[in-house]
Amino acid sequence: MSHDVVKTEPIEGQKPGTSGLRKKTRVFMEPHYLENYVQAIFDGTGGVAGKTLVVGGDGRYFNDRAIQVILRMAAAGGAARCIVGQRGLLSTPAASNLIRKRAADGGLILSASHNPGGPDADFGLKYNGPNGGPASEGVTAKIFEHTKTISEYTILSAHDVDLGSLGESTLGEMTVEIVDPVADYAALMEQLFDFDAIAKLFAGGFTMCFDAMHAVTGPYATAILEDRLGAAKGSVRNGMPSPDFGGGHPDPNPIWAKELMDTMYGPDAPDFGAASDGDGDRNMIVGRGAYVTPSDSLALLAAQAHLAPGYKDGLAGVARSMPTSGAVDRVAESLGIDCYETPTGWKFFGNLLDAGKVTLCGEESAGTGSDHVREKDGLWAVLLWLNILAATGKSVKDLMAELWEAHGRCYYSRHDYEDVEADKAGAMIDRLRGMLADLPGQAFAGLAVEWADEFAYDDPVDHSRSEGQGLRIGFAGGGRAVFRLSGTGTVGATIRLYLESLETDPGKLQLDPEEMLAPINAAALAISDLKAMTGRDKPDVIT
Ligand code: G16
Repeated sequence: MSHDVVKTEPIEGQKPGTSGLRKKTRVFMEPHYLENYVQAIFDGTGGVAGKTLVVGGDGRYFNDRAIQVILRMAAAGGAARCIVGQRGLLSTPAASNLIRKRAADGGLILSASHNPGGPDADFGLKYNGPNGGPASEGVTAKIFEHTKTISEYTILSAHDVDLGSLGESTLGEMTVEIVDPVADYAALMEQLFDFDAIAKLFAGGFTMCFDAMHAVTGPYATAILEDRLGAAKGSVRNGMPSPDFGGGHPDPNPIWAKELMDTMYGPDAPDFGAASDGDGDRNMIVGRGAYVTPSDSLALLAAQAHLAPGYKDGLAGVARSMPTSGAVDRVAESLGIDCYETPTGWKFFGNLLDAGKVTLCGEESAGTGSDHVREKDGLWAVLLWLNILAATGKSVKDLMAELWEAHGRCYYSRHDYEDVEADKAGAMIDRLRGMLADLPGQAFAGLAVEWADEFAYDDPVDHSRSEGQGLRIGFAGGGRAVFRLSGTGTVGATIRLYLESLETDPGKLQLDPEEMLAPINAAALAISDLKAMTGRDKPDVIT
């Protein structure tokens, strides 16, 4: 076997501050593109000589080919060991767990998350550090620098590794260890949750529908929910991972998981419904006729987590991303614990979790998690919900109604304007940024602005500062609108408009969110002049 040194050119790599590199699959398949990025990751993290890496992905098209390249490059770089999920599969939270459990030096996770998969869809690769979490801003900046200056990469000439057979083999001097992707993760879940109580719930006739959306959580959900906890066979739908996610969009929200929504709002709805995304870190929760927003789910889990064995001693604190609603803040206040507000992106929770300042955290973008790993974790959220349902004997609808009665309801909605021409989206944001200081005191569409700013975050642990994290406008009456450009799209720009309004009147806790938020939406559109500046007269997706 020989080490080939291949001359190459810089690539357009990952933007600092984003979660991994996401591009069209065909871009990743261009000669040297993947290799360049892998080499930049290796060089940006101090080389891989002597290191142990975890490697796996969500099973999308090109997953297996990319893993072969990564393994040959890791071997050429002198890595000691690569731990790989069987058939190349590892959900993002399971990869995070393996990095931590095996004290690996880091991991490479192949996924474009909730984006569609296939030769004409999206692919992605991200590096997670030794704590199991997404690379910090500092590390992504170093990797980015290397993508701009790279001139060569090294790769072993070798046959493919057999990814299907469990056990160890060697590739050059490196050990390749193929592991069951589910076993360690399932063992961790069993430590955190009262599996006996959940099994009893199912044995008593409790019904659920879990939509794995043809993505990586299928094998995990089938093994844990059906085989271990006794949910009826068929409770897990679309449970076989497929390279193009069955032609669907593996994003667990009411639009893309419409089949599940129809079931849960239909005449034969089961007691509980849930879905997760391409790489298994996002989740959607829906009760019988009761969709739960991610922000509300985080608040409910924070309020009731002590019912699960893993959290029986209570929470050290909680954290949410800035655009996430303030529902969890109100729960934290009543529990007497700290609540941190971070920029969008799971990596910002890493320091807080590592420092023991927070136990639970979550984001409006359907991510919830805890200090058990350093990624958001879709199936974990589903199991915590099940543990709470088993312990209380209440329905999802009742639990939510009680939460709102106790703390008020944060009506919440996110409006996405997708594939907007990037320069138009940028111009709209720039114009709005320039107006912020003058907004307070003015009224738009009949609503007075009380405050406006651009969110910046000072990390309380490493004291780094992250600026430019979203434009916020606060209205009279306590409502809020936030504008931000998505960092995860692969085509054009996506403008996200987040709308929120707190209601404490007990007679107004069961109303339609879009109606409740219409005045704030109208004011936000008037202030931003979004329609004229982008040519869009309505959002593409409302979640
Ligand atoms: C990624 C990050 C999340 C973040 C989301 C934001 O999610 O991991 O922490 O909330 O991006 O997406 P956007 O910038 O499009 O609003 P994922 O699930 O794609 O990895």
